[in-house]
Amino acid sequence: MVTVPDSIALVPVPSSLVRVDGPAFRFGPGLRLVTGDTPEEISLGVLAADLVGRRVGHPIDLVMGADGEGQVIAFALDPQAGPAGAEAAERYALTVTDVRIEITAPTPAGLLRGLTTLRQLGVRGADGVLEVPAVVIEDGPRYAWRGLSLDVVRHFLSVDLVKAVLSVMGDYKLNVLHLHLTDDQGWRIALPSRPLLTELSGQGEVGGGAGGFYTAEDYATLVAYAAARHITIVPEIDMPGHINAALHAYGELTPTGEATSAYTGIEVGFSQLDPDLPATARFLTDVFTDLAAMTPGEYLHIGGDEVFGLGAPEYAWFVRTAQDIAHAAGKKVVGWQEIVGAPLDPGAVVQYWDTRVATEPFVAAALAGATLLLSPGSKVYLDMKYDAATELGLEWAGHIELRDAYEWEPEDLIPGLPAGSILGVEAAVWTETITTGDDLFGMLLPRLAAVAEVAWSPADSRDWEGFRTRVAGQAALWDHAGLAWYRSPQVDW
Ligand code: TNX
Repeated sequence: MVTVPDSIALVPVPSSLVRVDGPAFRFGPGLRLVTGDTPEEISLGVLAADLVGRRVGHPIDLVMGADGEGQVIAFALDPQAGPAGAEAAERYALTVTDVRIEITAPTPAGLLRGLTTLRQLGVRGADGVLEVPAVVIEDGPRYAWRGLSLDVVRHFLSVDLVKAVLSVMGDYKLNVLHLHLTDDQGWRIALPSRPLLTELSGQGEVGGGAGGFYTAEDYATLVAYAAARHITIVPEIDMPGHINAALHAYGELTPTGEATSAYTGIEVGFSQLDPDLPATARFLTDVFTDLAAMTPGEYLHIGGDEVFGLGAPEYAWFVRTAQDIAHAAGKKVVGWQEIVGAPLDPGAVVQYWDTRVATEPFVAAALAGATLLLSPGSKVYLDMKYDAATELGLEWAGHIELRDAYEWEPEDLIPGLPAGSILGVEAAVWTETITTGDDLFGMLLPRLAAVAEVAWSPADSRDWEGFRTRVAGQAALWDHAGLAWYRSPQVDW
């Protein structure tokens, strides 16, 4: 158990934090930033100098190589750094004395996670000078996949808004942004082989608003903005259901050959592809191949949820075909939990969301080589209302107050899973009722910080009382960034 003094309000709480007797590091005028001279260390150093400089209010010198005299923040790659056992790619160690802050990590991603911790550690002293208390932190993630699924279809979210989401994700050490890019109401990603998808279905959204879509350049911008934060984008094309936007653009995908009407409601489960039409397989090949070519990350999400109009063999054909196309394009697949009923290749990721179903099939899939991504609707669906008085949001999975999003144990959700089969935890926010950035952040914050801690911190470091104290310290940062957030009555803000 890590007992964190009140003044150290880290979220997520680190694996190990020792408060050292000794004066704080006070950011002085001669402070220099020192990195190793590999390209990764230099680019991290540039980012760190910028971030630290903004916070202290004057530019910081970046030096490569030797430390020299005076106050230093040093970043270095070191294969041994960080706690043993933690997910290796993102662990780090952070040591603070009055003259030196040192961050070491085995990878550039780990250095960035350490820098993120350093930013949360800084507090203004009585004289207004930024200070960091003397500490030794060893930290690393519990799970390799710590995600957020974002529905940019029901209401379209601009590139700038998605960037703001990525920034907040980085602040809480989340590392996967899953973009739900297609659904009944719209098609939000331009694909070169199928231009009508966005020409005819890019506009429009729930309630009849304008909608919109990402061009290939927009998408590349988001991928790069995410990559700078060591966040991977996992794009989803939802099929064979939730597909009306495609049927509206390409009539050849319907049995009559007639395009369907645009849809602006919020019902689910009424549209599906037809496995008997020759156009269907061509369509799947085109869209997943294009998407793979635009996506540097190793995963494509193939959807698979809420298909009410197909038999099991037809549904299985879609899952089989989408896996084959993704593999041919060099990608692994993720699908919503319903894919568990279809034959899966080893390495497929099953995203668990509806906690009302029997859990045995997930155990069977894991025994056969699948891994589980946990998005239990009743805990991490951040489009659920906080309570009956919440203006926005849905209620089908219940109300989710901050404590509900925090106080659950991933390993207890699905009894009997083989060890190591949980790949990670992913929050989700669906946008049927969410239109603006304020709407969105008002639902995400503070609950996203809670889910991030569930996904990052070791089970024995977490406790609600500690979290409710530490999360209160985040509100000033959200205010400073101009972000809306929900004043949960469970926290003394
Ligand atoms: C279920 S979760 C859906 C979405 C809705 C969401 C609303 C899932 C895989 N499908 O289509 O937007 O509920 O909470």
